[in-house]
Amino acid sequence: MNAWFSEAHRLHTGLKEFSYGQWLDGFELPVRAEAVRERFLALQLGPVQAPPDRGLAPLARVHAADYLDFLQQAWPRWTALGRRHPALPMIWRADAQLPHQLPRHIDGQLGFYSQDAECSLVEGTWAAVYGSAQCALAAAADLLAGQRCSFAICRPPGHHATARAMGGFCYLNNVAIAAQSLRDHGLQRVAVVDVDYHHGNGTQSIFWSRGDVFFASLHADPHDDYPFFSGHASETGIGEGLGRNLNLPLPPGTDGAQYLAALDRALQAVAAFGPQALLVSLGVDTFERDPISAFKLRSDDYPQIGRRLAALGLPTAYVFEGGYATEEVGANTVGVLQGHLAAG
Ligand code: SP5
Ligand code: ZN
Repeated sequence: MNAWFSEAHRLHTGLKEFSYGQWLDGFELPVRAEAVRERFLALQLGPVQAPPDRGLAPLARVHAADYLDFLQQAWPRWTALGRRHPALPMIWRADAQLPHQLPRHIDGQLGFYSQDAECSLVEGTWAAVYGSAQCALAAAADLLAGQRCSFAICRPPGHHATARAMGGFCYLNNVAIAAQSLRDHGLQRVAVVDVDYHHGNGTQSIFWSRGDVFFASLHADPHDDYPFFSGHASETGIGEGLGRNLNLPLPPGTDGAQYLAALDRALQAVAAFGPQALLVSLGVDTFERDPISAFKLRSDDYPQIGRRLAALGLPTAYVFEGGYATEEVGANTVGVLQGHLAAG
């Protein structure tokens, strides 16, 4: 299978994370994508290539034009104030339901376009997130060209990003951009399965009222963990999207057996939807030694995930999301692909 990788991800670096009152070294590090790439190459699963540039138009099918402008201009506007450290929001709207005007000042705009304080912007952030989205588009294009399986080594990740807000280390929603691209190239029904430890709140919100993209997510119960304000089982979509959003929140300590049982439930619902292609938000922060997570999956559980996903028998694109145990992130992520290939 093809893997898609953009060197520009390395420019998104030098970040600290403000975590509940503490400045910590970042968890979402360049070494994550490098480790995944190295493992894919070491196992000779296929070529790793730079994605073609499909431009901004496919990104603008998912994200608001003003948000894309903001992402491109934030760093120059921030440095114009004499600041050289990474840009980070400080003020948010407490109630997003109210109508709010976009403020003029960059500090106000940072809050306007953010969900939380987990997305710093540096000089190379736009190039990195743009390249990451192009990787997802290249994997989608592989499916349109008749490939059965493809892998986008996206970094930064994407599934927390909404149409007009960054959050949780995510700026552009890579998997949503890929799903929309499949729709725009004629596929009628697309499924997204999100196996990252965290709820894919951005993907859920983008497809919330749509009947053409089914979203299923397995994740930490939002009572216990990020993103806290979405991911409950009661969230099933609205309008045409009603019944096309499936959340399976799981408790702290969830192990491989519990996880795979929940995955089987999700995949039954996906099969009943009858999609023409499958996109997988592939996070491996479910791992027992992940530094920010509380599930207990072991390395030999990951091929089982791939096996089950492959059993749907659909053209499948894997889109890399989270996974912060830098020693094992390569083996665990590529382990899912190995399981998929062994089944198919
Ligand atoms: C794509 C993805 O996996 N995003 C994850 C966002 C997680 N946000 C919560 C991070 C909280 C980090 N706190 C670290 C405390 C370590 N003891
Ligand atoms: Zn995650």
